[in-house]
Amino acid sequence: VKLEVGLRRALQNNELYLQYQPQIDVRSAQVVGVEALVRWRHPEYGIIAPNDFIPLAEETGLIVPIGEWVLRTACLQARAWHQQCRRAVRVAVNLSARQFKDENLAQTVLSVLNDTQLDPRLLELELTEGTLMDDALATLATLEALRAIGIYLSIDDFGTGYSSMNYLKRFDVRALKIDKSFISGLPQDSENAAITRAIIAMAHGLKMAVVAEGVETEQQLTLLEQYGCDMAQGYLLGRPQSQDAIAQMLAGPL
Ligand code: G
Ligand code: G
Ligand code: MN
Ligand code: NA
Repeated sequence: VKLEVGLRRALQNNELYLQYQPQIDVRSAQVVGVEALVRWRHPEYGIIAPNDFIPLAEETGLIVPIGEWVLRTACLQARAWHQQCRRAVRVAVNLSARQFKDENLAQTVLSVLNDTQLDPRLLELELTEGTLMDDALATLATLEALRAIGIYLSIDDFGTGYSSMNYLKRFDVRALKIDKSFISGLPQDSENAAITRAIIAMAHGLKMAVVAEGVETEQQLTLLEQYGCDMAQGYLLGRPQSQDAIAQMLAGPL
């Protein structure tokens, strides 16, 4: 209850902030995007990770205003990087099921893009399999409304949920993000290697790109390159970090 009261005030008191984790193109090694990850700087408890307050935000419905703040802040930042560094970098925002079901979602995305003047192609929304499959027919309509805006859609934590292949082929999304649990055992774990290769083959067959998450070692990156994985994200390539650190990275040599 105490945390809930605090969370209500967190937005107006400016206690939430974003960190950004780089996503690189495997072949060129260039930063092509960043994922925005929210944190809460609590006045008493210090930094609170999203796993410890997003569920509460979902239960209370606070995820809707918090999610809109995340979206707006991330878009403003992507626009600022674009101007400062003259590098187009896509910003990915995680969307909760509750936000995806909000009938105003497409309108909110449109008005944030309009207010921030960010190119829609530079905004990525990450949805989980659970969010998409919950009401797959309604999902098709929402995805179409978002696709029409021209944003980049991806499926997060892919492989951990229950996807119907029948719907997957009808969901017009641009990328699958392979969950880090499949990447962490590579290259030794032959079962996870088989799953990773199969996801990459399936995604490419469906004309989707693939992002490997949780890449921590050079051997993993080399293997993923051999498998034809398009993009990678993980501690090897950069931790979640401040906007200034990302700006420095973008200002560096190409
Ligand atoms: O940054 P970290 O690895 O602690 O993130 C943990 C989880 O919190 C991830 O599953 C991530 O998707 C989720 N998360 C982080 N930021 C946001 C956000 O802005 N909105 C939502 N809905 N989830 C987020
Ligand atoms: O569920 P989602 O993919 O949105 O969450 C990303 C989470 O994974 C964040 O909490 C982020 O801090 C974490 N993360 C990012 N890179 C790595 C990594 O290389 N290893 C591990 N263990 N976690 C990572
Ligand atoms: Mn994510
Ligand atoms: Na993920």
